[in-house]
Amino acid sequence: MRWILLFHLLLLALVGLGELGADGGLLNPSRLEMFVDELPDMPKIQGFGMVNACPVAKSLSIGMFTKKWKFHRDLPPTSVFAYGTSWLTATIPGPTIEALQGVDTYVTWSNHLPPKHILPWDPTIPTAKPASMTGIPTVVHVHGGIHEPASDGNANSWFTAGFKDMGPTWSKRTYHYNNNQQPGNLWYHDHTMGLTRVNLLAGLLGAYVIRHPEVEDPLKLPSGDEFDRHLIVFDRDFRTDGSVYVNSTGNNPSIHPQWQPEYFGDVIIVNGKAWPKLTVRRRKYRFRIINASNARFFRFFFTNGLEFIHVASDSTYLWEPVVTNQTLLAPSEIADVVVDFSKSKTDEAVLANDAPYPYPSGVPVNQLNGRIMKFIIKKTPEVDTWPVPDKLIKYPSPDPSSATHTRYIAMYEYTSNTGAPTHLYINAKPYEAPATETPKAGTSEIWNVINLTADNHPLHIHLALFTVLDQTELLNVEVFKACMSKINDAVKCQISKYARGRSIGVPAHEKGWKNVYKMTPGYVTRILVRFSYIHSNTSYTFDPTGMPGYLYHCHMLEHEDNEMMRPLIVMK
Ligand SMILES: *[C@@H]1O[C@H](CO)[C@@H](O)[C@H](O)[C@H]1NC(C)=O
Ligand SMILES: *[C@@H]1O[C@H](CO)[C@@H](O)[C@H](O)[C@H]1NC(C)=O
Ligand SMILES: *[C@@H]1O[C@H](CO)[C@@H](O)[C@H](O)[C@H]1NC(C)=O
Ligand SMILES: *[C@@H]1O[C@H](CO)[C@@H](O)[C@H](O)[C@H]1NC(C)=O
Ligand SMILES: CC(=O)N[C@H]1CO[C@H](CO)[C@@H](O)[C@@H]1O
Ligand SMILES: [Cu+2]
Repeated sequence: MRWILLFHLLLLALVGLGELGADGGLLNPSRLEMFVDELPDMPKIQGFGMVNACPVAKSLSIGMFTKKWKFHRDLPPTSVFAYGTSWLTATIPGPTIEALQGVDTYVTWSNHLPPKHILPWDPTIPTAKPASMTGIPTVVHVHGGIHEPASDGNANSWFTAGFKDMGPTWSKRTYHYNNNQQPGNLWYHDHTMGLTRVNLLAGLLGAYVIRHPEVEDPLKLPSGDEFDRHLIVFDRDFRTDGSVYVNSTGNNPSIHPQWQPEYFGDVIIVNGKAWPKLTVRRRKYRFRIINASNARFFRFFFTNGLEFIHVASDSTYLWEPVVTNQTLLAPSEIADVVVDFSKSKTDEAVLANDAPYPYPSGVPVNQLNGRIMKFIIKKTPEVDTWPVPDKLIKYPSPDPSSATHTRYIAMYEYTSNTGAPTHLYINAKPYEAPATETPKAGTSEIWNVINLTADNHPLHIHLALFTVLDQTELLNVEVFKACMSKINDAVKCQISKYARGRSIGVPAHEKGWKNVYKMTPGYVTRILVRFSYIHSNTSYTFDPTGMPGYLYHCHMLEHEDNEMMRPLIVMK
C-alpha cells in the first residue's frame, strides 16, 4: 500500500519536473484568483536632506539584488532582480525616489547580481558582454530626467558586480541628478545594451518624482501617502514553480536563437502584486500610473464608468485638467490622474484594460490581461477638501517657427524570408553608426517621425521634451516605403507628396510637453523637440555636450534592444 503511494508520489514529482523543462511548466494564470492581495506601496526614499529646515543635497546608495518575491498569494516566490538600499529592503518595483526641484540627488548604483542571468537572453543581438564573461551588465537611466550625459545611463556605460567589468562609455560610479527641471513623474530602470528587456522583466525598475512644493501645493491636489499614489503596471507570465516565464526560442531561431519582437504576459502586476485590490474612501485620489510593460499597451477604463481627471502627462502638468473615461498608455508612458470615488454608484470598481496586443492590430484582451486591479469603495460619504482647479500649470506653448532644424526620422523593421522580424533600425542605421542627430543646446527642432512598420512605436527622447504638432497619414505608403528602402532619404523620396492623408488629432491630455509619444503606423508624426528647460529661460545648469551624449529610441524594449535606438549628441 505504502509502496504504491510512494510510487505515485514519485511519478507525480517526475511529471512535475518534466513540466519545468525548457518552455514547459507554464502556469495557467486563470488559476490565480484575482483581487486577493492588497496593493502594496513601495518604500519611499527622500532624495534630499534637511538642515535647519532647509533642503540640502543628499547622497544615496542603491543596489541591485537577487531575491525572492511573492507576486500572488497562491504563486510560489519568484526569483527577481530588485533595487533597494539593502538586500532586505529591496522591492519590485524598487523604492520610490522623491527628489526636490533644484536640490541635487547623488546616487551610487551598485550591482550585487549573480554571475548568471535568471532569464534567457540573446548573445546574437548587439549585447553588453563582460570581458570575464561572467556577471550581469547593468546601468540605470532616470527616464524623463534632464541630467548631464555622464549620469544619463548610456546603454554602453554598463557595469557588472563589484565594477569588475565596465562598458566602453562607463565613466563613474556615482550619478548626479541636479533635478533642475519642472516637477513631474519620472521613473528609473535598467538601460543596458541588448539586455534592457530582460533586466526589466527581472524587476529592475522603480518610480522617481520631482516635487516643487511652491508651485504644486497651491493646486491642492490630493496629497500625502494615502491619497497620492503610484500604480506601476506591468505584465508577466509565470511557470508553476513561480519563476518568470520568457519564451527562450526566438521567432527566427537560426538568426537570433532567443530574441522575440514583443513580450506579452497574461498576469497583470500592479506595484508588485498580481491583480491587487485597494480599499479607498469616498473622495478623490491621485494616481501616477506608470506603464512599465515591455510591449503591452494599456487602454484603461473603470468598469463602473468612473472617470480619469488628467492633471499631468508623462513629463509636465497640463494647463487645464482633461476628463476622459479611458486612457491609452504606451510602454513607459505615464498618466497622472485624479479619480473621484465619491462619484461611484457602486461599492466596487475594477480598473480594466481593452487594448489589443500588439497595439493596435493584435489580438483582443482576454479575461485575464483585460483586468488590472479592484478598488473597494467605503460606503461612508466624505467631505472632499480637494477640488481639482480649472487651471494647473502653464508652460510655453510650442512655437514651430522657432525651430532651427528639420529632421526626418524613419522607423524600419526588417524581416527574414519567413516574414518574421529580425531587427529594427531608425533611419536604416544601427545604434553603432556615428551620431546623425546632433542638435545645438538651447534650440528647438522639428522631427518628422515616419513609421514604416506595422506597429505603433512609442518614441522616447532622452534629455529633450517634445510636443506633438500633428500626425498625417502617408498616401500610397507602399510606393514611398519602396523608395525609402532603397535610398533612405525622405526629402528625395518626396515625403510632402505622400504625407497628405487623414490626420489624427492629439488627445487633449497629451497635448503638453512629453518624453514619449505613440508613433502611429503608416503616419508621419511631426514633433517639436526642445533642447532646453521649459519652465525657465535659463540654459541647462550642466554641460549637455559632454560624452557619451544621449539616446533616443523606441520604448518597446524588445525593439530598443535590437536596435531601434540611436545616439543623440548635443553640440555647443
Ligand atoms: C515560443 O516562441 C516560438 C517562436 O515564436 C514559438 O514557435 C513557440 O510556440 C513559443 N512557445 C510557447 C510556449 O509559446
Ligand atoms: C466613453 O464614453 C464614450 C462616449 O461618451 C463611449 O462611447 C465609450 O463607450 C465610453 N468608454 C468607456 C470605456 O466607458
Ligand atoms: C506600456 O508600455 C509598453 C512599452 O513601452 C507599451 O508597448 C504598451 O503599449 C504600454 N501600455 C500602456 C497601457 O500604455
Ligand atoms: C522666456 O522668454 C520669452 C521671451 O522673452 C517669454 O515670452 C517667456 O514667457 C519666458 N518663459 C519663461 C518660462 O520665463
Ligand atoms: C497599421 C498600419 O497602418 N500599418 C502600416 C504602417 O506602415 C507600413 C508601411 O508604411 C504599412 O505597410 C502598414 O500598413
Ligand atoms: Cu518599437
